[in-house]
Amino acid sequence: MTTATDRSLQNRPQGNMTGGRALAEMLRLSGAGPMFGMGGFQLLPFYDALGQLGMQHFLINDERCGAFAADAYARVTGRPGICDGTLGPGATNLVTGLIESTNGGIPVVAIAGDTNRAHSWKNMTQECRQAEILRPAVKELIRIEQTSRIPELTRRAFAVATSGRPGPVLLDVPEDVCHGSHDFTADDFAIDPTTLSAPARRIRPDRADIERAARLIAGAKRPLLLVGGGIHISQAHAALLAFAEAQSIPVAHTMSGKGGIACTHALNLGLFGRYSRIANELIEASDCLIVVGCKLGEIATKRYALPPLHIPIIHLEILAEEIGRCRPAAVALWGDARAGLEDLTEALADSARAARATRADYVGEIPGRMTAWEEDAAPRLNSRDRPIHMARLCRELNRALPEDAILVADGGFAGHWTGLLYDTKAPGRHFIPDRGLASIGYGLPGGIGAALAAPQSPVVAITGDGGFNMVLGELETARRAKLGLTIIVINNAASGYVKALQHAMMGGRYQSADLSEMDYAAIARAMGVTGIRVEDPEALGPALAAGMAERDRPTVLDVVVTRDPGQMLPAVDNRTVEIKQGDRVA
Ligand SMILES: Cc1ncc(C[n+]2csc(CCOP(=O)(O)OP(=O)(O)O)c2C)c(N)n1
Ligand SMILES: [Mg+2]
Repeated sequence: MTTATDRSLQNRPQGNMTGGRALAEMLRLSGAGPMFGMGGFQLLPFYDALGQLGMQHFLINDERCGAFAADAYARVTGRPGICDGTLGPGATNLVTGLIESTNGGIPVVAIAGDTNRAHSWKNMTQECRQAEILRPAVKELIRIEQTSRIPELTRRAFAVATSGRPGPVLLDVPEDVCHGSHDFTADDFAIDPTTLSAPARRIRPDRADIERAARLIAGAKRPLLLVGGGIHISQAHAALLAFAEAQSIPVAHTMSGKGGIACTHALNLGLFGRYSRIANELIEASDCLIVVGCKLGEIATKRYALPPLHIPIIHLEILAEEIGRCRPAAVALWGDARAGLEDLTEALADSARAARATRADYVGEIPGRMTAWEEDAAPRLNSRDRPIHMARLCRELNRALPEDAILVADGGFAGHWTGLLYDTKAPGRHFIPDRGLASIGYGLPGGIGAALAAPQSPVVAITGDGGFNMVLGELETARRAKLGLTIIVINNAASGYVKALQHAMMGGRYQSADLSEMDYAAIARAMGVTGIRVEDPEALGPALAAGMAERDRPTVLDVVVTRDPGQMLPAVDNRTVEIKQGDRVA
């Protein structure tokens, strides 16, 4: 197999070529995977070069979806996802997808064509102030002003995307820079192989801070790990498991942090925050919280009602300014999640055996608490209701999806229900919700990106009907790409989360919350892919198996779920309840 280092030294082009060709050559040398975009005049030389170099590029039907697909591809591979858009509307359509990656810390290199500088500011067609619009959407916007600087600034884009807290970088390429030519030398096409995947480099927390944290943990009887998406970005799974097992410390996770350790592991407490099985109650009873790669934002903290202020927090985080933003930290560990967890394990190694003995009763509580929760949830998990209960759908996913499967979850109920009830069977990014910006519409294009990133694994995307309607055109993309992707449409004929909130807060006065009754399986068949309508919960298992068995064309499972807005929420949403000092909600 050719490594990135080999590629960076071999096959370097030279001579006179267009800016577009130079850009494509740099992406080739960087080992870029499939790209997603929609062309226009400005980037034509780039598209032409991609074809000549035999690189994989997929025409997408909406640039936002290209950015979503690139984001999911990056989450699965750790390598920057690549997407592009043309001048004006192509560029502005990227905004939502790129903010998802900025907030989620996901490496992406996005390319936007811009006006020819000989004519800009003269009402060129599609001209708009796209750099100003896109700048706050990305980690860095790099405007390329000279054809000769394309290799250097593409190199910079990869370095910024994969360093520190990863994120998206937008290369803004004026038409004349892309169409113009330059006589390049082979040396111009240098690559830094360490910047081609995230994290490019690791920084360790200060030694004295590690020792302070270790002392706090050593003295704790009921310590708890709270992990967010940073655990995946840092690829800290093995380090987390080693630390948790050595010290007998249970692990709770946000939606993005699911899979930090396998959900089926005995130390996993499941989701914490807005919705929780047993994690929230254990957080309240804890005496030391170790927060890793998690911003402690609104949903993780139940709108800042958790964790109780008297419990000391050790906060390990790559972005220094996130520490203490929502909750003060007793010890701030500024650094990479994996490196920090390794250092904590080492600092506490001598007392590990004694710590495990002291905490035996504490971790011994977990199975009993989990069983009590399961008994309480059993009527919903095993429900034979028609329309189908969301909990039953989640249980069927747990039964059907193998260890290596990837479940991509959309922004509405799809993410919240599976965040609470879906169990990953192996550590790693096997559950991909778009919690950076929580836009609806991520499910299908995210599924496309994940399926291309993991062609051997079953990939299932779960989305609301509203989210699916938003991006229906990408079913054509998935068909053209011959992806064996299974798409579950949660058909509740509603903008469900909104309707459920109106039920809880507006006395059942529904405004702009209903969708038409649709047959998404029939729509899928009309678009040339497999469509299966599922109304009976017993048919869910066979339908999922049929979808996952299709290896080269997508399957849409149109799952008819409850239409009762009083039954839609996974539990009480604490925003709908007035919280007073000392109250306990949900
Ligand atoms: C782009 C966007 N617009 C609005 C919202 C607010 N929102 C959150 S959930 C939801 C309902 C979405 O309906 P659907 O996709 O059918 O999912 P359901 O809640 O019914 O399962 C909406 C509108 C959002 N998250 N993203
Ligand atoms: Mg819906």
